Amino acid sequence: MTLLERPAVVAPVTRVVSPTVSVERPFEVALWVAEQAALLEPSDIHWVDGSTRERHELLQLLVANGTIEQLNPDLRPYSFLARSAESDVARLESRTFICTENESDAGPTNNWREPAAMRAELTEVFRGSMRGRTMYVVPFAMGPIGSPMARFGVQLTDSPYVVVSVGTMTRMGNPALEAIARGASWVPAVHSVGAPLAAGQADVAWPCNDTKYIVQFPESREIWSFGSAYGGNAILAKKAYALRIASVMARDEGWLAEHMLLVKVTPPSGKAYHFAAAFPSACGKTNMAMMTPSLPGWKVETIGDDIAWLWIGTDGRLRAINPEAGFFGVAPGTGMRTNPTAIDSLWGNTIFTNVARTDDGDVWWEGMTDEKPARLTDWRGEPWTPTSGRPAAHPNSRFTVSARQCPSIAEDWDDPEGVVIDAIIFGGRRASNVPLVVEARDWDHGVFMGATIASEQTAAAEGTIGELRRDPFAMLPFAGYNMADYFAHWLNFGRRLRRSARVPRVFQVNWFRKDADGSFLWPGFGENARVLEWMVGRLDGQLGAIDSPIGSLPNDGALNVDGLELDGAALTELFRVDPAAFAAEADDIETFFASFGDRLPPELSRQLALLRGRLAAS
Ligand code: GTP
Ligand code: SPV
Ligand code: MN
Repeated sequence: MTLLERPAVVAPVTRVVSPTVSVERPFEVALWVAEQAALLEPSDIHWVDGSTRERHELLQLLVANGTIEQLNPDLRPYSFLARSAESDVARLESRTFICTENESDAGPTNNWREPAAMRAELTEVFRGSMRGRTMYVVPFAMGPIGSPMARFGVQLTDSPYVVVSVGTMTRMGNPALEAIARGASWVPAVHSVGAPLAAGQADVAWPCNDTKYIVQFPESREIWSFGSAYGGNAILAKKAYALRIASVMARDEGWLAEHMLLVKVTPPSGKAYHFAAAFPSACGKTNMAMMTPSLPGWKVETIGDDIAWLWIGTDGRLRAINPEAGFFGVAPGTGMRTNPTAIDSLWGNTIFTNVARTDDGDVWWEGMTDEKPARLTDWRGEPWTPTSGRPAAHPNSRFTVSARQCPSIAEDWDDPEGVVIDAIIFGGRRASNVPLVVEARDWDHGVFMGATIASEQTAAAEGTIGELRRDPFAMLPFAGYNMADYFAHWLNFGRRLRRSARVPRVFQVNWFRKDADGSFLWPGFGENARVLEWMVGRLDGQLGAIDSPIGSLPNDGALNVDGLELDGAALTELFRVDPAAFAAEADDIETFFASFGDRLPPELSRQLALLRGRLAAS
């Protein structure tokens, strides 16, 4: 690969030649594009075909605009660093809206707005917002095209950075447009950075707007996003579509759209198992999805790292696909000791956003190496040294890379029929209370576990880092409808599964419990394979458990800690279930449940009562 030349004089963005479109533009899409163009007033329209050549030209344009810089091709071939505006570094939950006719259909956990009022507001916000910019028409597929689960969308955007990101994260371009032309239904998504350019006005490196909107209309299946070009705010196929809109489709059509990783786990016996695991943002999904197991003879292969769509197959089994095609992963904490597979995936063809740059044109972030480089350019573009007293990379800095580049990607990762799920795992980031692993008594108890997950907030969204909040099913920011109805949907789903051959087991994990000094009690990462070993042992009936008020814990010796430097006190603390702390937890759950009023499924109140009963008896 050659180094892209940065022109001495940055030319204003002039007409981008539309690629030859070899597919017919579906009339319905063309009509919608024309309508939106009349509102958005872009200077040009570019139908994205998804070709390698087009991607190359967009990357050249982004370099010319100063949005990205190319990294040293000898160290990081064909890779780029983007620095965002300081006001545009994470998802904005306070500006994420669910617009349903009835407020109760959005539920107490979502920001609700009345659809007609929001439409009127958005019309004014978006009017002329693409002036002076090119509007890209971005057709995409979620899921392998040809899968019964594949779903389609078309995103309009005035950000070429978003186009190349969508190109990595989805199956973007002509094949998706062809499927739509053949009659597949599609979700319209309009995205603008909200920074129109007057004639002759110079652009900035990261155009965005201080006012941001991420708006979902689940009833008409539409998405509107304004003001941000960062991650889930702007790559609308991801959280806005594959979770918020898809969760509503899933409710209506009888499947599940979840914030889950998918892995294939093969023990030395050779019999493979598939796990789906829901952890909140920045709580370990990518790391678990790419785990290098510490146990000899064990293999973990990656199917997905963030989103899973699950359904009951014609064989009656729970099946799942990863609807995405790439990883938008948290950079900090990703190193050879913690996640060598991710490090290997990032050898080239990667876009990094808000990480630090080394003097020789490579990237660095906290946790990439044990030793900090003596000098860096930080994520803001400022000089940095280890004594600067601030992180060099933004805590929510990310890499964007194709799934195909992941050395642990499973052979069947894009199987149109998905993989059969043997167990579901819920997790969160809890410094106290929650044991390393617990097994649910049955599906309904598992739904209770999922519904009551609490987790300390991370840098993936705005808010106070470390603050504990309920994040049911790791879906708090992503459920497109009333969370109580979502719980009911999960309970119903279990009833349907019970009629089939096998109901998956449900577990809860917590890699993040801390000792009195604030250090993690559990080594985590590859050592989490030991927890998978116990789960597999539970699935095939080889490993034992003891009852506790909150579920089944590994019995003495069932969790393999051979070779771990873990003293007995730490192991005890990792599994300690403090009845008083859980009684307080139960009170908090009661308050949380009360927020749903009589929409809460009675089964969940029953599960809470059962928990209290078991705590009282313990
Ligand atoms: P999103 O992409 O935001 O949904 O995040 P994610 O759930 O994929 O989280 P990710 O795997 O990127 O991990 C987030 C942070 O948690 C990183 O800094 C990791 O290094 C850290 N982390 C992941 N797994 C473990 C673990 O087992 N133990 C500890 N202590 N930290 C972990
Ligand atoms: C998350 O926050 O859960 C992410 C990153 O996966 S984003 O795509 O920005 O939502
Ligand atoms: Mn996520």
